[in-house]
Amino acid sequence: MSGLRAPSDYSAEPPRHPSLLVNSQEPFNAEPPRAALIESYVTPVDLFYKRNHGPIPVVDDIERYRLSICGLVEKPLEISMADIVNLPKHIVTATLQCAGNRRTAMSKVKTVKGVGWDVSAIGNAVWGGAKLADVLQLVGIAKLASVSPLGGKHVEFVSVDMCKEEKGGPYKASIPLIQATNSDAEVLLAYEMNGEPLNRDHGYPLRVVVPGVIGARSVKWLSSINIIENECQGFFMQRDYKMFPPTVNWENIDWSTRRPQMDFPVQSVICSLEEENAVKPGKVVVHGYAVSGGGRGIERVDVSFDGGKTWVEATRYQKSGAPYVADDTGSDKWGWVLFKAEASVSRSTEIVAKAIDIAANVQPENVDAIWNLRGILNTSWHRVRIHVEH
Ligand code: MTE
Ligand code: MO
Repeated sequence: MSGLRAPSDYSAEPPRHPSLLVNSQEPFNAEPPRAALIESYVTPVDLFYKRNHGPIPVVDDIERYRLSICGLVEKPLEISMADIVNLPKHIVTATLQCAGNRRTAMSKVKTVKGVGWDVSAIGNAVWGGAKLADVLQLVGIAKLASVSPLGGKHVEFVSVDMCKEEKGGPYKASIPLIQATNSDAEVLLAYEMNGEPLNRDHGYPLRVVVPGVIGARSVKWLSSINIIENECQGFFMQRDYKMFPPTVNWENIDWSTRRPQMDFPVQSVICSLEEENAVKPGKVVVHGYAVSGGGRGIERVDVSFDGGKTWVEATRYQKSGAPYVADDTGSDKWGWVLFKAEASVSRSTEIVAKAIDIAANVQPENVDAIWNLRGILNTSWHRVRIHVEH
């Protein structure tokens, strides 16, 4: 009775921007051309990647929408959109990145299972909504609680969309209660994206945004929140989005040996060039994005114009070209930074980018070392080739 309806087919899909590169039509999975990502610090909604596992849900009457909060709580509650909008509104600039970003490049090492993505299964948006920590207080769960009064330790987010992986059931995921009740983790129940009401593709009327964590945990079309003792047992937590070593294959995989992936690692990508480029000798300018998970800002981005032998430090910028300032107000905490570097090139070569976060984590040099059968978290040095034509 959430007021959200899940179509069983794809006849009620929303309109989409024609320049999106479609990786799968049904369910709809698409990303913008990489050059579009560096046009602005905040990614426009219509160009923001769309990652779905089933048909897009429908809201027939927003007045009838209810979010239920239940499970290990003393007083389960149903709240309306008006109730949520009445809570203090919080704005968070956060980058959402699919764990499958750059999967296509990983599959070139050895086949992986999953939707192919180039480098744009990522976007930076300004999310507006209520803090999950405030919402949980409504059911008697205190700020910074790691256990609810009835013994809950995880917060499960349940949608309504019908996913074949869930055998027709809804998409779901969970995060630890301690993260959910921590105001500083800034987990949102978002109803706005870039100052507009969420659109259907991105979770209208309400979605979770878990900053610094792989996109898979930011459940769209939120229908209920369950306070549970153990983490969510859904497909996308237990049999997907886990990081395995390169030795694990589909014959010997034991899903129970690994934890669900949460924070994403440090990442950077050159967006102003394609994988292969013909250029004239002379100055080459590269632009791209860099981001890390878990609230770790970007310390440095290195760019090589000779295949990784020597490096120059890129300049970073945020917000309409303003210079990047690493400060303690958290301006770069959850959002990406854009970077720029230039050099003169006379020979065909590889241009490479690698980022370092504030914990000094650095991207791995080669994709082979992090190859995994699901093709997640390809954060290897990003390489593009330039062919100099004299
Ligand atoms: N929520 C629901 N209900 N259904 C989904 O298929 N996909 C997840 C997450 N939330 C998904 C979902 C994944 S894997 C990602 S990467 C993000 O949503 C993508 O969010 P976006 O489509 O707004 O970019
Ligand atoms: Mo994802």
